[in-house]
Order: sequence, then structure tokens, then C-alpha cells
Amino acid sequence: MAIVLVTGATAGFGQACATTFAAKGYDVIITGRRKERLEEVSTQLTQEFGVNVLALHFDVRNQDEVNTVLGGIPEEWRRIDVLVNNAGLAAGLDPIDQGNTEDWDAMIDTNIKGLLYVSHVVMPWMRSRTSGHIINIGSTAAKIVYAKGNVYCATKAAVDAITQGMRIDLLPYRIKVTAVHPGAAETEFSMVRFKGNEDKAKAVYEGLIALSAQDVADVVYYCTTLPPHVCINDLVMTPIQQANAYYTDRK
Ligand code: NDP
Ligand code: 8X3
Repeated sequence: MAIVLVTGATAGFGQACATTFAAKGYDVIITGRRKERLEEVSTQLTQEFGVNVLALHFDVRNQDEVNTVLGGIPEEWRRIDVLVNNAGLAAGLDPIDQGNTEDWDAMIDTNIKGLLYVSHVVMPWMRSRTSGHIINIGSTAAKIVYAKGNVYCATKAAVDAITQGMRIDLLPYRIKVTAVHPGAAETEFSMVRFKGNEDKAKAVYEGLIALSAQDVADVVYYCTTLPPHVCINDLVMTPIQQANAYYTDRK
């Protein structure tokens, strides 16, 4: 049975990806910091799809935890076919001079360093089997910087660059590396960005039919369905009302 590892599977894109792959018969490794949610998702996937689920509770920012918890999984789970590097966040939306430096650390440590720590553990397993597919969740924010998006956009531009680098590193091993860059999608993303301010979070999606988490999961899954010699390298997806991270036609 094929195995997918999805980071940040307690909500949003990650949960939808875990569900979508499980529905296709994959055994699933899910990760996140919220233990209770992780267990709920695990139970739901097992009951609904009858697949094996390994729920791993760790913070991707903590390299020791990543190495111990993920690096210590049983041998039979290391045969990971697809890694979806999804865990991430935006924190705040401010000009740099008014920015909260703790927000910057959270974004840089999660979106860039966390993705690297997880990949650092999984890539050797894929390399030893000369097989695998890594899908990094970037953003339209990787492609164009929008007002006050500064550090978040920079972290996603880094994901874009790291994806290109990984593809070169893994070329000799025939491991696919894909970046999927979604535009505005209604998940917990804006509630996290605006620290629980519902009005600010809702305003992001006003007058817009945003992407759903399922839309993104469907595209991520699609990328894994192509023949072995075909790799989607870089895929940008937006709501029809959004031309890029900056221009949105709200009606
Ligand atoms: P959600 O807030 O709904 O989900 C984020 C997930 O990431 C949660 O499962 C959360 O789990 C996990 N996560 C966050 N920080 C950490 C951490 N330090 N360690 C482990 N897990 C963590 O957001 P989305 O689903 O929308 O976002 C998923 C990814 O997609 C992010 O990388 C985001 O930047 C990107 N993205 C989002 C877009 C959007 O408009 N929604 C558009 C483009 C890209 P827990 O809190 O339990 O740890
Ligand atoms: C999330 C999309 O436009 O809020 O990456 O940056 S956006």
C-alpha cells in the first residue's frame, strides 16, 4: 500500500489532503501540534476509509522533535511515496517597521525551517528507494509581493526556491518535486494570521468565491497521478476572481 505523509493535517489543506489520499487507499501519516485534533482526524480516516494511520504530534519548528518523532517511526512506515510539506502560517499583516518580530520568527521557522527539517528526515528514505514525490505548498505570495505581506511573501518565495533546489538535488534519484501555489483559500489561515479576529479574517474572503481546502487537495492529489516520467514542477491555482496575490475582482 502506498504511503503519504502530510504535515499540518489538523486543519485546512492538510486535513483535506490526508482525507483525499486516504479515500484513494493510501496509508496516511498525519502531523500537527494540536493533539486532540490529530486524534480526531486519525479516528475519522481509519473509520471512514479503513486505512492505516500514524498520527505524529510535533512542532515542525523544533528540529529535535522532528528528528526524534518523525525520524523514529517504524521501518514499515518509512516507505513514504508522497510527502506533502503543508504545515505553515501567516502571522500579522504589517509594514516591516511596525512588524512583530515574534511573528517573523514563527513564519520563518515554520514555513522555511520546518519544511527543511521534515524534508531532511524523509529525503534519505526516498533516495534509498529511488522513488518518491515531494509536494511543497507555496502560495501566490511566493510569486508576487503584496502590501504588508513582506515576511510571509519572503517565506513562500523561499519555498519556491527550495523546491527548485530539491528538484535538482533529487534529479539523479528520479524523485519528483512539485510546488503547488494556491491563492486565497478559506481555511483557518486568516483566523491564524489575524490572531482570532473574526471580522478581519472574514473580510479577506468578502465578495470572493475563495478556493476551498478540497480544491487544493484535489490538485495536490492530481499531481501524483501522472506517469512516472512526468512531473508538474510548479503549479499556481487561484479563484477565478483572483489574477494574482495582489489583484482580486470582488463582487
Ligand atoms: P490552516 O491554518 O487551516 O492549517 C495550517 C496547518 O498547519 C494546521 O494543521 C496546523 O496544525 C499546521 N501548523 C502550523 N504551524 C505548525 C507548526 N509549527 N508545527 C506543526 N504544524 C503546524 O491553514 P491552511 O490550510 O490554509 O494552510 C496550509 C498551508 O497553505 C500553509 O503553508 C499556508 O501558508 C499555505 N497557503 C494557504 C493559503 C490560504 O489562503 N489559506 C493560500 C496559499 C498557501 P497545528 O496548529 O495543529 O499545529
Ligand atoms: C495565502 C494567500 O494571498 O493571503 O498564501 O498570501 S495570501
